[in-house]
Amino acid sequence: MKDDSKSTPATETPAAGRRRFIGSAALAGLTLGVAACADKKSEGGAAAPAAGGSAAASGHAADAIHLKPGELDTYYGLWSGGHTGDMRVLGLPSGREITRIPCFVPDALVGWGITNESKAVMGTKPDGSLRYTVADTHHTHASYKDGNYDGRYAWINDKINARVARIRLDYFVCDKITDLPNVQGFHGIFPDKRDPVDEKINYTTRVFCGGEFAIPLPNAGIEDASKYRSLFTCVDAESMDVRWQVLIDGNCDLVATSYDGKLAATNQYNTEMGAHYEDMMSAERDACLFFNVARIEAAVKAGKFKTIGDSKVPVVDGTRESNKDPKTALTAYVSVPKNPHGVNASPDGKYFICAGKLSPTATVIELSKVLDWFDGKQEKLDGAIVAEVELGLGPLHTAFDGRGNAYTTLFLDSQVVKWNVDKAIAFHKGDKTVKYVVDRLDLHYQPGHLNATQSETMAADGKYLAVGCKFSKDRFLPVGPLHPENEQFIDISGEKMVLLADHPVRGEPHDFIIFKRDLVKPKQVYTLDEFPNAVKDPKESGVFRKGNKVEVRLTSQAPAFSLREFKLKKGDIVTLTLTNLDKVEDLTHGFAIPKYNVNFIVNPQETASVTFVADKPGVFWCYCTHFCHALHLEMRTRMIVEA
Ligand code: K7E
Ligand code: CUA
Ligand code: CA
Repeated sequence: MKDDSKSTPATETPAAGRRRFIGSAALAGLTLGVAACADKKSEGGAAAPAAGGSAAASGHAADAIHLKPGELDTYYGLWSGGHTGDMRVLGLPSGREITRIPCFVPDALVGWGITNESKAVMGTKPDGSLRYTVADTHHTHASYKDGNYDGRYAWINDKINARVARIRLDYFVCDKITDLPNVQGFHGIFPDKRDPVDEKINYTTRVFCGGEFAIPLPNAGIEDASKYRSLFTCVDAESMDVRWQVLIDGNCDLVATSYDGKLAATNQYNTEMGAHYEDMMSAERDACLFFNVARIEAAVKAGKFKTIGDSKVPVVDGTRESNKDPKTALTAYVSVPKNPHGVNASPDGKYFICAGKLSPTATVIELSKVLDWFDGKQEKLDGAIVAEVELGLGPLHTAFDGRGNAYTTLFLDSQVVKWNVDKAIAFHKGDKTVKYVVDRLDLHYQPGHLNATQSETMAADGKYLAVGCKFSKDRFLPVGPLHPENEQFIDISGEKMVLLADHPVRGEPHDFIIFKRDLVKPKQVYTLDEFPNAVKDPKESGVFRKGNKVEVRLTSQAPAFSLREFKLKKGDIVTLTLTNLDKVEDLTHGFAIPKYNVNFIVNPQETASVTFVADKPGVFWCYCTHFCHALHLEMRTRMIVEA
């Protein structure tokens, strides 16, 4: 049932009396909307009792998401895992979680952080232990070709330790992690969609990474925060090496890239360069900061850069002060209100949209006009703003349906608002009779990111919209103090949005992309040659000793390991290498060593190794931990450590 007391005419913002930018005083109410959920009396639609346009109103649409046993989803969704440091893979429209791909944080299922191979990706200290075991992933995006995903790679950020991980989308595994030098709080990430200069390169070759926290550069403990700066980083998509960085003012949130490869942008919420929140929200406007990719790379090539500290990465100057002349500017700070959140590229390639967060508006920036400014053809940078329209309270992120409509989450209003971009531009130009808001839908509750199927590609198909609601409140069985988040799934194929489903998700994923299933071609069985250390034949198995350095090499083939036992001496430094010779997909084996903190899996034709010191004498039954065969329980080998 729709709560009519809250519904608003389509052209009006739901906050008729509250159209001022949010000031410090109102900020207290911002958290109140969250805290007051228990008594369901919070303002701004934070605790709407039921969905507007609920699934019950449209049984037909809701049916689409209930797949029968054996039916496959039509879309993949790649979700950032949040604190679990992984990427989650969902099938849509069902919303079923299919797998999690560990990246930054150890994972007990596969032995991520246990095997030498995964540790080499994650990075270790000199003593062999992992450098980091915490992470905070926010954003995930995939590689492009011709304006659509090409199924090669996805990338995901770790905000805490400023690392970017790459996932191979053939095997759905993380294969590289790169540290961003001199960056704290690496937040937004987006691959480019083609090269700005070379026409033949119509696919992703760069990954842009926004640095959020400004710090002393080099980080030498200076107290005057106005001297801090942050860096915008370009990573090579193939080698994963850091190519260059840009010194900038402000704090980066999200990153977007243009379809022609010429521009990248990040929304800046702290152009005040404040150290405290009241400083960060003192100005009425901040910026959407544009990067002229070709110019930056020309400047690097011409040697117009410095380096910071121990890093060899070239750093060019993109600060406001040094980029006032459009003829030479590497960057352009387009003024947008206030502490903007999110910047998203429309699928027609024309616009970037920044949501206002502390302003109830979205700002539409026309990219050709930004390029004109760089070319000296557009006198005022502000002229690139073709619309700045009110949507509601706390606008954060925007998705697209490929039919000219944008969908923006309203964090404070707990709504998604559907609005027409061309009509918003007409309204902004002066025709105040134009109704640019098409529909509003109550959400549950406080939405952050949203994305539509194929939204961030030129193939946006406008079928479904997923919204990551930060709070689920009353939508699921209570489970103690921490509630799950609520991923809501919405049919956007018609004029009106129809809520289809609530899915509880363990905290706290942020962003995600959704694309057609035929865009990736997963491989189900490895080839032995992918692993230089493979034990290719059971006959190569054995214990190979050089002093106290011992190699144990063995294979698995259901229901047996190639060694029935292996003997070690106390104090041996052991590297155990296991190749799974089974060739059938999903015929995975595990390998656990009791009391030695070892457990990992090997997929068909995969090789993995572990290194440990045989410091406990005795008999240890190493057993298969992954159910593989009727004789799975019997699948063991005996490790004998002599005193
Ligand atoms: Cu994706 Cu700024 Cu981490 Cu929004 S962010 S919710
Ligand atoms: Cu092999 Cu269980
Ligand atoms: Ca600000």
